[in-house]
Amino acid sequence: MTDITLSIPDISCDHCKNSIEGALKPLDGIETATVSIGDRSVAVKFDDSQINLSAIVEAIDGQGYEVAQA
Ligand SMILES: [Cu+2]
Repeated sequence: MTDITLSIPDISCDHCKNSIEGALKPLDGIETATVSIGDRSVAVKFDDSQINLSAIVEAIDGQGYEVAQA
């Protein structure tokens, strides 16, 4: 299991939190995905035999949010 925290500057409210968590949680290999609105980040725990970082970044991008750093 791998833990990462991704910075997403455009996170501002519950809608952002729900969009990003909702896009990540259903994906195979995602154990947990938790957005911090205050920190403008998402903490993701994932199984790297099932999903990789670029797929995670892509899913976030698909919701209209850009990851600032990986
Ligand atoms: Cu928002």
